[in-house]
Amino acid sequence: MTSITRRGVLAGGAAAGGLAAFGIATRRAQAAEFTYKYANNLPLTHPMNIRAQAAVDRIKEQSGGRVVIQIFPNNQLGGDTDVLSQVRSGAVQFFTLSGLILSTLVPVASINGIGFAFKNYAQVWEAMDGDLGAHIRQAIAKSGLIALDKIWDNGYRQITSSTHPIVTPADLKGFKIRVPVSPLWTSMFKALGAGPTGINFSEVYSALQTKVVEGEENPLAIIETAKLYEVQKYCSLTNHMWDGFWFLANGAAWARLPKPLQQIVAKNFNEAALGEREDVRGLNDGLKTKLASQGIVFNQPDPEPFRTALRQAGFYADWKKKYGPQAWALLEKYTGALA
Ligand code: X2X
Repeated sequence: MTSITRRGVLAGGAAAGGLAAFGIATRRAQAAEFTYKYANNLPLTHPMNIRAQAAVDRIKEQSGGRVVIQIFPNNQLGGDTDVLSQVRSGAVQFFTLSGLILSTLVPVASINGIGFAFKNYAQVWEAMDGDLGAHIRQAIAKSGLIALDKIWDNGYRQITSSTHPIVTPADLKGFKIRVPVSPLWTSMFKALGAGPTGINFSEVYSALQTKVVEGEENPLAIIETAKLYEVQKYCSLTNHMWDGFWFLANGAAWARLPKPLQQIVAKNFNEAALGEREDVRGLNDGLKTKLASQGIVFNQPDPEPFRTALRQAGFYADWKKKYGPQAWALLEKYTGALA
């Protein structure tokens, strides 16, 4: 894994620093016909970056060196809100972004994050690789961005805290929690009685460290790779929503690629997504022991009172109205009745 990681660092030349790294990136750029940037918000050690690096290597090889994609991991090009603007303008050509954050541009893209909607991964992939995902990708296409077919896994999200474990909804009363910048996230944690603040992931570690917020929520793979266990004490296995990353391309940059090159790029990133899904699932299943050894205290809350709190606050009814009957029916086709 070391060599992959190191190559990833070199690809992100600017932040890696050093003339050698810069020289390599520049020479590569001159040789290729299409030199595109791919930005994401996750550490190099997260499966997303490991799988993406392997895909980028294959794309270069299979395109005969015509397509070279440089990965900028870990918010190197800015926080999500900022990079979303960059991929819209074309300054960045590829970007993986949570559908929930993308919903600031494409409202229906947050629908998979509805609280406690998907009961298991089988439902998730049936929906996201099926009609629900297709509906979302069509909406994304209308915004001038392209979403590749296979969404990447972020995972089921868990609540962490530096002050107290979250066992029942009462523990969320006034709880200062960071949520990603997204109306659905804010609405859901308000409905649960918490005090959510929208903060980009690039600022989360420091917001927790300086206690601007008490807690946050993320899948275990991120709590581990972003070292959030250093600044959090408790983790409540709420599985309160499933979140994934759309692999987005700037529409004009995508259209500039001749069809055969589009196919090489799409095939390799879609295959990488399937591998990443396996990796993340394995991590999320296996990381409890490791995180516990790093000092995290786990608890397993009963999800039912949380679901009831959302229902009583009108959360499901409100969002059903916002998405409209067609999109809601596509969600319930896979999850069963929600409200
Ligand atoms: O911002 C987050 O918490 C993260 C990394 O999970 C997302 O990209 C939604």
